[in-house]
Amino acid sequence: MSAIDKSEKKVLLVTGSVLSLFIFSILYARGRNNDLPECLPFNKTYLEPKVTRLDKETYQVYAVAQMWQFQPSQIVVPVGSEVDFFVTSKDVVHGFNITEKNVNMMAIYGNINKTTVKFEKPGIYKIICHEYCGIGHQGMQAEVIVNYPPGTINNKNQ
Ligand SMILES: [Cu+2]
Repeated sequence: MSAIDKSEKKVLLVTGSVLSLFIFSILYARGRNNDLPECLPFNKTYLEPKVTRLDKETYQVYAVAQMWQFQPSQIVVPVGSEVDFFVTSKDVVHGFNITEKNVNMMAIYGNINKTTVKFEKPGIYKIICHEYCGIGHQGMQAEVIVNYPPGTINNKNQ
């Protein structure tokens, strides 16, 4: 005679399988070394909004969110650029979402979130706040303009 009921065995088996799947998923994601957003130690210099060009196709953006705007409000980079975004807030919690890109971060005072985005296609990518932050929330946005550098437009398609 078994001490464990059949239905309990089933529940244990299902629970164990799901738990194993979760652990496997976490280890798999870590092993792939994909560029997940990360948290950096807070440093007040990040409260200065700016865009820094490291080389022809590598940029760093120090984005600061505050009620109710993002600074810088317009970022212009050439097609093919890889941009590191360092995001923080001057006041409350804001969202930092870049349309058409897999960026969904929070801007939090005393905290810096970082992610890297590659802009392969030209266009205007909106940065929007998707975390309710007060009365002016709905108008809180900025943009990344991705264009061809002057003199490099390919005329084949015209
Ligand atoms: Cu907001």
